[in-house]
Amino acid sequence: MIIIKLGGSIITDKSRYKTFRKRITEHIIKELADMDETMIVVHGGGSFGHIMAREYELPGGITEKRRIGAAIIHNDMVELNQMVTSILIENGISAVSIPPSSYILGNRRDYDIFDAYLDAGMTPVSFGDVYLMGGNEFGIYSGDQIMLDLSERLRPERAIFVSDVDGLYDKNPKLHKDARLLRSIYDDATFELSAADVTGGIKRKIETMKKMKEFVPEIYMLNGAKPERLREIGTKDFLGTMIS
Ligand code: ATP
Ligand code: IP8
Repeated sequence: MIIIKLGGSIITDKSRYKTFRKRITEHIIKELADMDETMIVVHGGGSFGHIMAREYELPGGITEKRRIGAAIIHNDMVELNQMVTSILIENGISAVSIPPSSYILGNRRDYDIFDAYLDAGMTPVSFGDVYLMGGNEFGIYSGDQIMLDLSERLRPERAIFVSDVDGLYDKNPKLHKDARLLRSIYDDATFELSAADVTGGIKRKIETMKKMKEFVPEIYMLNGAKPERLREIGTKDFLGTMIS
């Protein structure tokens, strides 16, 4: 079984509110359909999540402003999820949407629903979203955290993070022309990191990937703008980062 995150950086234009990149998403999903593997799909928020989260100051304690923000963000995320799920179904994948609100409430988490749908031969699709934390707070459950939590529970053979850059670099490749792609990273790799999303951006992503190593033998990050790289995982032609 593989678990794959379609990053908000590739399936949306993160700088423009609610801009879905339909063509790119279709290309990636076509590759996934060809892989013919049991899988769980997770996707991030991109401009359907992070822009309004910043605007409405989420996560944080419940206030009138944050209530409205939480309502907008959840609604926007459901809209993005429906577009992603529809493309999965159009490509012959029996995808079923499983929003975080169906398995996380405060400190209570119950991931049985994923086992049930996998047992039924379906492909669960979950996504980063706002949720009600204990202590009168709204939290944001990120797609990366979902990847980690599901990996701990379901122990997939492979985890793949699809983003809009070739993999992990020693510094942000969008800001530094001389950034070097790291083909594989180990515990002692150091990074120059910048611009965080409400869920921590690339810094948190690296920490999450390192934690995932305990549960998943193979973890990859690759560029979804070159979806054929999904096919090249495990071959000498693969371009991306392997976390080992
Ligand atoms: P989302 O959280 O919306 O789902 P995502 O999971 O696709 O997004 P981001 O958190 O946006 O991923 O992280 C990818 C971005 O991180 C890239 O677009 C890149 O510009 C930026 N970045 C910053 N530093 C680095 C680095 N050292 N290596 C790779 N990418 C980096
Ligand atoms: O984009 C958070 O998930 P991520 C989504 O995977 C929201 O970090 C709602 C901001």
